[in-house]
Amino acid sequence: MSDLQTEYSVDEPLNREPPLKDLVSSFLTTKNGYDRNHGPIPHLDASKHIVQVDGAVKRQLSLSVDDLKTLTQHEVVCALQCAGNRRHTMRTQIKEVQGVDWYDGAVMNCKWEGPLLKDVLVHAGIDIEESRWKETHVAFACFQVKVQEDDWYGGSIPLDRAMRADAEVVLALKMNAEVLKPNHGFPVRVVVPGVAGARSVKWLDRITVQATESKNFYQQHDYKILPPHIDSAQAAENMWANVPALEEMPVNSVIAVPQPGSITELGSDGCIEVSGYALPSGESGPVVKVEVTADEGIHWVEAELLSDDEHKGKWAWTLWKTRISMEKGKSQRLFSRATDNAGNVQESMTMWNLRGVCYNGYGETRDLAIV
Ligand SMILES: Nc1nc2c(c(=O)[nH]1)N[C@H]1C(S)=C(S)[C@@H](COP(=O)(O)O)O[C@H]1N2
Ligand SMILES: [Mo]
Repeated sequence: MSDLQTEYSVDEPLNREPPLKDLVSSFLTTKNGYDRNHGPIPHLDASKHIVQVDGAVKRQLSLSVDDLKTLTQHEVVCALQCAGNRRHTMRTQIKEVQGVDWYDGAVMNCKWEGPLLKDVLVHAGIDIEESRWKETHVAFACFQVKVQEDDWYGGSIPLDRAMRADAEVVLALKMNAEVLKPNHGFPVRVVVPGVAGARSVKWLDRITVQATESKNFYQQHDYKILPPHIDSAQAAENMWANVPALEEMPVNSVIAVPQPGSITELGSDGCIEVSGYALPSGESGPVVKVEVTADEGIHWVEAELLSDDEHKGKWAWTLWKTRISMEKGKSQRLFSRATDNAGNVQESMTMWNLRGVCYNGYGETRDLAIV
């Protein structure tokens, strides 16, 4: 048994994020991707694994990993982000929230490869009129391990998204040109570009076309933006059913360097270097502008967007850097804001919500000493 198999349990799943400086050191996240698990990590035998396709389809399918390999393979570069990314900022800058204390590193930008979900569903034959695809769902399930709040893990997306070629939902067999690692879903996981990571179900067992959303706890009672007056788990109980499940993630940016509390030497040009990443809202990528301010938003400096011609695209993140003029002194702070291709601009603060999901206030770094 490997370490990953013995170390992690339902009670203590593997949840970790890399140091931000490492995260932004390469355009594709080939090392140090974050891990988010609601239970232990199963170690599966690819030669025995089957993905069942059922529900409102003309032909039920039982697909082996080899079957998935024989379909046309599609490559998509996209950022996969936990909806709880940046929760730490919401809980420290606004009010305490419930959930894993993620800083700014619960995201990774990877190249994913495998058959399009659409092709698999076409193969099975959708047994529902196209006019109803927007209100029909495709549910993904993993029954391999129990998770903290349920006996299995699952999530769903609208059938309409699943069937759109340009939504590029893939059943990924590879990540950055290598076979998936067990912690990232080996032998097959869903990847839904632009959508909260919770729907990108790992160790995929079943795909079901159905009239309702997934009944799984994580679709129904988590990963939703509760209204701000809901401030306890008890109050949330009556509200979950009235709030839509999270789907697309909002425009965002984060400052990776300098880190809060650090000491930075002023350059001979009177500036320091600032860098980070930025994410578009849902399908509205790529990010077209990132600005940084050292004076609480009076002046904004436009950052240089670092492109990777081979791998950029509307779902990918954007790495950025700039030099900004500062004075020597303690207790200074910097903010960043991103604009995406559809003109969505990051706001200074996000409305508080109990689970601290979708925080996209200005990227920030505080307590800087400039010497
Ligand atoms: N089967 C299964 N799939 C899952 C999860 C899980 O706990 N079990 N976690 C989800 C969540 S909340 C996120 S953010 C991503 C994290 O993917 P990663 O661990 O590869 O980074 O996987 C999603 N898919
Ligand atoms: Mo997540």
